[in-house]
Amino acid sequence: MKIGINCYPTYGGSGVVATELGKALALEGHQVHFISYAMPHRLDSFVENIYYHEVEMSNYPLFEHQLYGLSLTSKMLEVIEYEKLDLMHVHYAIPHAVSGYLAKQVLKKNNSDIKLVTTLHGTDITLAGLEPSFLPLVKFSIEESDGVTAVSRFLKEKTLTNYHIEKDIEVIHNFIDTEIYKREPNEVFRKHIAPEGEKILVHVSNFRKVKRVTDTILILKRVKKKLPAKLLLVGDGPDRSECERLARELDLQDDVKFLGKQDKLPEILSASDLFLMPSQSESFGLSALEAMACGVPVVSSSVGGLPELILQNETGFIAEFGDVDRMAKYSIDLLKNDRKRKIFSQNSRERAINNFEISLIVPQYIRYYEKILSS
Ligand code: GMT
Repeated sequence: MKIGINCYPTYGGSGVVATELGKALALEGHQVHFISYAMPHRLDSFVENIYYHEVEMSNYPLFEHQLYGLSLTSKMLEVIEYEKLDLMHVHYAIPHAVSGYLAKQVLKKNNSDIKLVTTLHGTDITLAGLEPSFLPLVKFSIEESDGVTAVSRFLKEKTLTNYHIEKDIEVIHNFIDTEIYKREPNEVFRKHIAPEGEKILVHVSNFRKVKRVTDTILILKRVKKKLPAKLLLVGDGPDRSECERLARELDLQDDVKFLGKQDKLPEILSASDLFLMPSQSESFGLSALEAMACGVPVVSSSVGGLPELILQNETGFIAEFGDVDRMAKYSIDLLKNDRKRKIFSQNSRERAINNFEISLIVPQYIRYYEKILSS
């Protein structure tokens, strides 16, 4: 197959899923054409069968604001025509699904066609897409896609009810390469972070409001009343300054380590005892899956698709979002009990391998493409 993949190139989960999917498809012999405004950050080395097409932005003086959606449509049309694509797979509805729809219409006028598959990832449906000005357009672009997938059952249901859509949406969960994400003990790093043998809690995100990163610091404060502990905060984003302020205010500046954006996540996760994900909204929770694959149990909120990933009292614990007391209680329980944590750690790794391993999920996308192409 010749597949176009359009995604955000940044650190967000949708870009990661799109890029890893494209790499896996290319390995299987499919030709994959990435279309984005910058090189996706996981596309960091040469891979056979992968091509990258950058969306060029026009600088015409009349355009005070950049016309990304239109430039993207133009690039899609160019790539579809010259590379003779079979299918365009867009990740994150806004504006990608709308650009894809427009490209389809232009092709139709020229007696040509392309199948359009849209994958819904999360905030495109639960946050940004719900803005009254966007809602009709998001609804329309979902309805007009030839195929739609969602990364959790939760997200599928939310889409159908919030947008009053009657459409077959295929649930295809996020996935992980458990050969790359696996526990590789790194005592030097661990000693550097926790020289006195303190327990290590970790959180990875883009530090947006929905992630409630400040809750991880409130949890650490409560945990430290019962046992020595450190907190690693990986990533960066709008809430980082607020987190730094809170850590200082609670006198935790030496216990909270801000590592910024990091690429070698398996190393950091492997050195950790517990992953925290207190999000207010989370359609799946890819970073929690990354932790689980590295054998790190997760304490999270119970929102969105997280209960589809985390098994209560088996691979971790879930509590109502905002309930930092309960999350701290669960964390203390696991951190104090080495035997229990070891069992949870094994369960987490097994769940990642048995349910979300890349070799199980990528064939689901391929089967879905085949179904759409033959429809
Ligand atoms: O919203 C984000 O944190 C980024 C966003 C994205 O689309 O880049 O992540 C969403 O997609 C991920 C991959 O499918 C999911 O694992 C995340 O749960 C989801 N984030 C939210 O729903 C908040």
